[in-house]
Amino acid sequence: MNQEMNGDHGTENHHHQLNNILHEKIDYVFKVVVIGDSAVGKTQILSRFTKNEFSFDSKSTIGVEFQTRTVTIKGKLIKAQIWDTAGQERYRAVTSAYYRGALGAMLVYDITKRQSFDHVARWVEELRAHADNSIRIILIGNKSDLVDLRAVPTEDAVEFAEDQGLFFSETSALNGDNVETAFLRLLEEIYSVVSKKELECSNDKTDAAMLKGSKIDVISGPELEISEMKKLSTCSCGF
Ligand SMILES: Nc1nc2c(ncn2[C@@H]2O[C@H](COP(=O)(O)OP(=O)(O)OP(=O)(O)O)[C@@H](O)[C@H]2O)c(=O)[nH]1
Ligand SMILES: [Mg+2]
Repeated sequence: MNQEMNGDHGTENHHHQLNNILHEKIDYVFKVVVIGDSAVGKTQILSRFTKNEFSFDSKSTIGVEFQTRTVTIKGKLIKAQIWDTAGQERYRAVTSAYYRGALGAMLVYDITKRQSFDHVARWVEELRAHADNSIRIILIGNKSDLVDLRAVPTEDAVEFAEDQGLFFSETSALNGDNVETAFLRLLEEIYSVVSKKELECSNDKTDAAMLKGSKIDVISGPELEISEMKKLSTCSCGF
């Protein structure tokens, strides 16, 4: 899988080469799921983060889609693989498959729709039931641009988030406010969980041999990457 890195710089398309180099150097792939009621803006937050795009006539998501963006955190190249599904129950994909291997979750409500905030507790329950215990969760109050239509006071959300041990931010997919910061915050939190696990595992002599080779230097596809992360997150030291 490393044959493209053969130093033949003369003929290759420069852009293609850069992509290869970037890909080969990715240290981690973090799966993140986006959840919350229909129409709160999940798909638009995602497209703001991965493509810097926004659409007013966004269609309801059917089934599951994912998008990726690669960022640098603490000197590591991290590919965020962000999964998006329908908020509407009847369009939602099989829950357990959606949450499998997820290291982070973005739980979105709409600051102009009280009901979408009232449902947040149910979404947290679903996460606790289906996702890994060490999953990091950020609560997002979206559509902060609609100042005059606000129905959920920031303090209510802050209180709920503190109570449940979630991170919290208000965002606007429309004007981009806090979208990048919120994703980066979540990815940093995931990174700190993963690197702590690695450290604990490498300090534990019985696990040291098992973990040798699970550090990803060269990777070939999302499945492999995720299974490597899963191996890491299910190792027997802590968590
Ligand atoms: N004003 C404003 N509108 C937004 C914002 N984010 C999303 N919208 C609008 O809200 C509507 C729903 O957005 P989506 O991203 O499709 O919602 P969703 O949560 O993915 O909905 P489902 O796929 O049905 O679960 C669309 O009309 C968007 O244009 C925002 O930050 N501000
Ligand atoms: Mg959607």
